[in-house]
Amino acid sequence: MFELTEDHIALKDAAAEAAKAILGATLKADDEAEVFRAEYLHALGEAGLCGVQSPEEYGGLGLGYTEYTIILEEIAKVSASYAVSVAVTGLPQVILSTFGTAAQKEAFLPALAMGESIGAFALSEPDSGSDAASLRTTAVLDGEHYRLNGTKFWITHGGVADLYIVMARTGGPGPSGVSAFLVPGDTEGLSFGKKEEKMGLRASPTVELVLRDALIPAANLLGQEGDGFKVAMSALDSGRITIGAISVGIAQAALDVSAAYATKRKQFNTAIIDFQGVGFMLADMAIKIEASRLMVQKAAGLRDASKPYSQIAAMAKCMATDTSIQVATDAVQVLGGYGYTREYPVERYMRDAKVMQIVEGTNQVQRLVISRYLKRLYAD
Ligand code: COS
Repeated sequence: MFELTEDHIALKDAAAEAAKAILGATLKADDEAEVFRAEYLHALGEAGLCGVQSPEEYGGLGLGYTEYTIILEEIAKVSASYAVSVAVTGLPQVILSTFGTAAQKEAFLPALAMGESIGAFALSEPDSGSDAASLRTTAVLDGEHYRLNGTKFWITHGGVADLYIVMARTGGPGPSGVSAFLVPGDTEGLSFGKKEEKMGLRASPTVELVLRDALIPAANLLGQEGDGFKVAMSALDSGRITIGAISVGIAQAALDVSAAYATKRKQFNTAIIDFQGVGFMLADMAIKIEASRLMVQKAAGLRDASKPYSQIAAMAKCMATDTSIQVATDAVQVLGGYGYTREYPVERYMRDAKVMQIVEGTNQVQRLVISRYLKRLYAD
């Protein structure tokens, strides 16, 4: 059974306090105006929250995914946009920690782990989403450099990141032709196209990244040529745990607001939580949140124990993100007319929760990963 230790509780409380202090004041206005503030991410880094999972010698806290998910849940309770920012700036860190050379780690990891620089992950393209192995961006070795050409879509932190992990094709078609590169944000030939106008996560910038003859040192290749698909997939396995944790945070925030409201709100001289239709709805929300949190913690625990965790990460991602949208939708229902307005945050939770079923692999892709695993497990 998973139980929070005293250290976990201290970390959870510190993350909750920092998130409220740093993000609280402009939350509503920034959601409305679609404003991202890099200084907020830097401040979260100063509070130790951007590199929880990175090694201490590279500026992180040297903790595991168990602790990482605890802090992400707390940040997401305040702002899903910035929880996603922390998770996305964490992706290059986990990639560098796993696949980077000592020189690559030295060059890029400490600034990311301390929140001084911002990271991004560029896999998707206009015609390559779920079918990630069909990506068309190319990288051609040219002397001491690789020359990158192509367009990446839906890039969180596009235009504000200091480092992009870019997946590009160095070989033939399919997954084995893909390589992963460290592309600094100030690389010549890098430009940014349209910024997406989104339903939710409106304080998180989602931008098109264009590479036109972008030259990067050959030393910025991660692993060997052809390793890129595995680099991306293993990063996404970890990323799915973080999206699960963020989704639990959104759902918990939605339950906190709606259960408190239902306890105070009276109709027919009765607190509406005492009407079974509402009380049982809240009970179901609480059940699903507990189950989701346990699954996310199990995936994090297996990862921390260096055991296989791809399948449970996919399951936890599905469970937690499906829970998140359902709980947030029910929270709007409990608040009724108030819930549908911007006076209360539950409509934002609902808008933010929706995308969690899509990012880091749609829930249909997660079910594909799980069903392929079942097929292998039950094959004779
Ligand atoms: N970790 C490490 N390696 C992995 C892996 C993982 N989780 N998943 C697959 N691989 C490896 C496989 O072992 C295989 O290697 P070999 O050829 O050496 O055996 C290779 O990668 C290709 O795997 P597979 O055949 O499963 O690739 P598919 O093209 O069928 O794609 C899916 C598999 C659909 C699961 C993958 O494309 C995917 O996750 N798509 C969603 C992408 C995504 O999440 N995008 C979000 C972007 S960030 S918001």
